[in-house]
Amino acid sequence: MNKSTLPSSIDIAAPGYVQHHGVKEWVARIAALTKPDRIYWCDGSQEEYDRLCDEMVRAGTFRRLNQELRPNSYLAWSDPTDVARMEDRTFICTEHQEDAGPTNNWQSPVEMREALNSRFDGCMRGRTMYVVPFSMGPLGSHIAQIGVELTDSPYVVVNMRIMTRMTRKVWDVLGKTGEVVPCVHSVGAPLEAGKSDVPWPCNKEHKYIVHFPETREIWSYGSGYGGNALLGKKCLALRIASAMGRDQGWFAEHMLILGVTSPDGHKSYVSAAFPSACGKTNFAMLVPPPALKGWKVTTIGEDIAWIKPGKDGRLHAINPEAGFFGVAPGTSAKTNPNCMASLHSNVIFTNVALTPDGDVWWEGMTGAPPPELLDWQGQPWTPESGRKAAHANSRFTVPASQCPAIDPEWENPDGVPISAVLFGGRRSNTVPLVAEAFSWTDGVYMAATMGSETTAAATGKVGIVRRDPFAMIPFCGYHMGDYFGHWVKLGKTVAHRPHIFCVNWFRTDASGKFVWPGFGDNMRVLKWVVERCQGKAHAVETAIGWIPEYHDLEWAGLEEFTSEQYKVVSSIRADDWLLELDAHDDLFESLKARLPRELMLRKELLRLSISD
Ligand code: TSX
Ligand code: MN
Repeated sequence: MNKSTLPSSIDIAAPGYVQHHGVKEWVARIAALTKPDRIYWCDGSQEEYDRLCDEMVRAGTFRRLNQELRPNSYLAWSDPTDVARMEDRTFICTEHQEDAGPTNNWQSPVEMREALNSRFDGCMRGRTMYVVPFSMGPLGSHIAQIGVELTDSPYVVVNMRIMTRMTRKVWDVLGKTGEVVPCVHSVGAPLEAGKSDVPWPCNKEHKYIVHFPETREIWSYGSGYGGNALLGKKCLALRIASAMGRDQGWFAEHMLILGVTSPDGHKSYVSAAFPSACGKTNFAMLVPPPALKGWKVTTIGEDIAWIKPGKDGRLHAINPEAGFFGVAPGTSAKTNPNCMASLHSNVIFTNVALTPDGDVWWEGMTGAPPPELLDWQGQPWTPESGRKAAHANSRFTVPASQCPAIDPEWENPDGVPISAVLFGGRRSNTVPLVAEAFSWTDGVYMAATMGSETTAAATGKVGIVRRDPFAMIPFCGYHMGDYFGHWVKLGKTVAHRPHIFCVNWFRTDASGKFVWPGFGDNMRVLKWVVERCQGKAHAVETAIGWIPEYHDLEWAGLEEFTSEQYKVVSSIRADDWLLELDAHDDLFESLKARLPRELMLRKELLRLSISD
């Protein structure tokens, strides 16, 4: 069958307000390939959202939650085999394999296009192909990018409406020839004539999440879950955008952005990168301890930052997203009150447990679990069941605007000026509570070598350090060595560079207990960080950077935290660091073909100063 045959029976006619010939031609081409029963052009309206949710309730994909307890909110339970991002099915297809680097799965674009063409041929039979126009970043912002996702999943459509600016106004910004990232998504489960659907269609045999950074395209097949399917997020805003940023002189980063207001009203913005399981969303919405009177934290974003040099010589950041797609387990009124308050209504929950009164529950949400639940697979559950009620990777999708701590500038199209960049990991030893880099290049070194200890939840193995430079290993669309080089080089062109810090909330004592109280008390570190940027805070020089002495941090309200305990979280031990540098050697060896010389030299200097 000739794949270029135009569809004969379906109406591809775009609404009159769609003027972009390239997009119209592409929609016709993808429809001819995937052969949906119908095409629906989304306008992003509330009516459309409500209608699609109603349809999914009728289809069994969604369950409407108790309207009193959780107004306008839904629960979806996925296929048990489709619960997370699939890193081994994620591909970066560049012309030359070296350009994808050793940390990405590479396949040749020619071969991959062949594979995709055969997978996508007829894959939308019996389904609707939705055309989803979206902006990553405030509409019309010079830092924003536009995408169009074609998908056969209404679950994807409604999640995209929360996570992106999905509106028909996107077509006005695009005009006839605007730049757009085309994204094609299918659950890979065609409905043959007369066959009934399942609540969560997906393809159990074949999954592909494919990026063509050179032509800026995304193709995703077989999964309906999260970053595999909501293509604006990890695929566009990180993997494709990182390659755009390299070519155009900006940064697409796996970072939260927060605002810090001091008692005298001074406002600073900080961005921070952490690997998974470090509490990034909690940090983005931090509630300072009451004893730090007048200090306030506001949220711009909790996952992704796009950062561009501004005319004022500073780096300006936007949150390209419009919602939070957060991990539910562990989120509680204690760990993240702002997040819990965001979840009062208009939420899509995925793979959490259902209470008898039609509300949601997950591990860590409350002190004691409810006596009975339906678990994330719909099975009766009691605390004695001996299994998790919510999936460990269960999620909420919620508009960022519902966060009580949302920053008034969060939709500023020019972004916010960044004063400090933090890099963190989960380390039981070696890395101190906080250290300020000596220079930009030194900060890039800190970020390039960051690692995090695995948790039982993620891997079953505890305490093994995984290197995750810039928390970007799963999300960089090109060679990590080139990525480090881009950071070194672009920094040199910025007149007023942010200060760079590394942080670690997870040092343990001899008995394995966390020593630092973390959570709201991280405000004490944040205060020192923003005051360092203003030249107002004291620090001492160590081999690895500037660190605060005990008396340099504010202890009001935490007087019981002794200088002895502070030593445990801030000590820098030569024996630990010599082993640490051996691990850096291994990392750099794997990237040596494209590693900036500056980082190699920095490592040798570090070895000398630690051995001193
Ligand atoms: O999110 C966390 N943050 C950042 C908060 C702003 N978590 C949770 C990580 C898993 C996602 C933390 N866990 C933090 C932290 O700063 N610190 C810790 C370790 C810790 C855990 C429990 C206690 C103290 C520290 N205390 C009690 O349980 C009483
Ligand atoms: Mn993330």
